[in-house]
Amino acid sequence: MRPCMHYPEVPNTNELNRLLKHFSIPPKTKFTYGTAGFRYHHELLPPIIVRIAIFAALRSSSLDGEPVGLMITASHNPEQDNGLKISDSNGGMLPIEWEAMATDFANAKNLKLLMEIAAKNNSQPGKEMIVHIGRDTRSHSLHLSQLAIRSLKAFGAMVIDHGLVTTPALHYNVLRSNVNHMPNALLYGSSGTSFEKEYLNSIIGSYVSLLSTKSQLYTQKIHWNKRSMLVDCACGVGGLKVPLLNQMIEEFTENSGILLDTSSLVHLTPVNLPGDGPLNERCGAEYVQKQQKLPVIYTETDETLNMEYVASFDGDADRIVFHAKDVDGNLVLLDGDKIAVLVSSFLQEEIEALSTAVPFAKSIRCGIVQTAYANGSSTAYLKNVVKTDVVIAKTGVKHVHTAAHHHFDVGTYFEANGHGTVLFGKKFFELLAKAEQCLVSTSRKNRSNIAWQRLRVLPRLVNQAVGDAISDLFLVDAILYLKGWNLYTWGQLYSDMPSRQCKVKVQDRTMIHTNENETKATSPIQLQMALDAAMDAMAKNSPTGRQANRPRAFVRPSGTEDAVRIYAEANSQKDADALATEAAALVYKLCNGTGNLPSFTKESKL
Ligand code: G16
Repeated sequence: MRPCMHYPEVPNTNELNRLLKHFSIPPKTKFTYGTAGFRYHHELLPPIIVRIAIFAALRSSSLDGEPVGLMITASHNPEQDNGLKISDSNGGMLPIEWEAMATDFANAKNLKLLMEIAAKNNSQPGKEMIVHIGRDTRSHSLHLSQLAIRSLKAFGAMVIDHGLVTTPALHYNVLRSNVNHMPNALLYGSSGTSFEKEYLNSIIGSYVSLLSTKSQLYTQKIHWNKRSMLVDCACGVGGLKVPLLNQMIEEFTENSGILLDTSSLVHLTPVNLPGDGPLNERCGAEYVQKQQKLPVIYTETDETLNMEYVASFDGDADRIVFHAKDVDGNLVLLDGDKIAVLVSSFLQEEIEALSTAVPFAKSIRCGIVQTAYANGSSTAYLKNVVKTDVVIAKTGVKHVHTAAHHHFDVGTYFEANGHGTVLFGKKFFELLAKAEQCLVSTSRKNRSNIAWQRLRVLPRLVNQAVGDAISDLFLVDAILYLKGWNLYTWGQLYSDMPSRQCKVKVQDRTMIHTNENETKATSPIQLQMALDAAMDAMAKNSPTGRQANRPRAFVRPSGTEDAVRIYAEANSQKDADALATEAAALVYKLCNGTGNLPSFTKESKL
């Protein structure tokens, strides 16, 4: 877990020129910064790696030497793809204003052009340039990270190599080395271990503290037979970390002195570890959530696996969805929308409970950020039952994170695909300070005091830089435990509208443009007109006229795969399938489709 340091060397122009020449841009190729960095077939990656490594060093230089991060991963994509995610010095995503420069860099032929682009963007090499590097378990990631390190050293940057690490842990490492960006409440003395271990310990410590606040406040509706969770690690890097967690929980509980019934601690059974099966293939969060199917368990085991409480990660462990197998063998899916509902209801309840003793709590703006993929029933539930504000932002952590930060003091964001976290703003920390003054001498069993105990541990449990499957796993498990719920109780909060997602390949997906929150296509103009007509026709035949049940479909170009994504929801699975099939056919016809046309009905209308 300890990083390997590469100290800065004198910039070596000859080596840089050699690298740029050897890893030249293939003819007629234009690389673009997508939803979460660059993502292509791994054979196309080396030229991007060399150029974006230099770009990262310049970004660090522009921040007066604050360390930034480079993660070699293609996350949910298949094994043959790879990519680069960039962490800014605050542990968040690269600012959107820097994306155009990154794209220009990825396509620049030589050092002279790179330096011209840098100068045009008021950016220049500095004395201090520090880049943290991490990689996932893809077979080509090691080679690509070595290439990034070589390029950074040739450029005169210092490199801190974390080796195999999850994307959120890499972001945390970056944030942790820029303490000026950490909220005061999260600063604590170095534990003398690696930042990654310190990070996992801090999650586990907060989780155990949260569990210890269990009281009879909630009526225990369902008793767990066995608090045991199967964790499908998608055969990715999360599978190297989850097996360490049980022991860390045990050690923490033993050493912390926190009084807790140990049967309340969840036991994790990690499956689909690296090497057990193909990465992200018929397993992991992307497969389960998009295909709405149970994952294949590749791990050979003599144990009978408990399929009642399962979490699926993606390849770099920055998303999570939960699921169970019902008595008929069907999937019960608790996706990012369901997580948003669970977490935001919990936060509202606790803030409300605190407000009886600390009226300032009433002024805290709580809210949710979702994307166009959010199931209509979840949005309706959040607005009408949880009674919270909902903002719809563009797909991509960079958009939802920014929106949560901008709109709310306690902003929860979850994409339906399982990316998400809760951001606590300045005013929330003010609330904690006020609560401490009012409540420190009250009984620990007082409801407001319990709420304070719960709220104050959350910023260390929930990753403040970026969503993290491991941190979200413990957050959800703790809330379920405190409420005495299992996945079925949680799932019954509302019923999802039946939905269908698929993708279509077209000659050039950039011909499709959308409105600000991606709910409508703005070009080609005929596309939205045809989609509207399809939705109207289906709405006329819908059993109810209620707004929440209106059939809905939208299309958008993916920023991580060479495909156009299609989403449809309606009042029955048959209608959702028909609408998705029709939308796919329209994209195929109006946007020069190639390859197979997905169809979920017997007859496609193309
Ligand atoms: C990335 C982004 C997510 C986004 C997903 C799909 O996830 O971080 O915010 O939802 O891509 O994007 P698109 O629909 O544009 O392909 P990951 O987990 O693949 O890094």
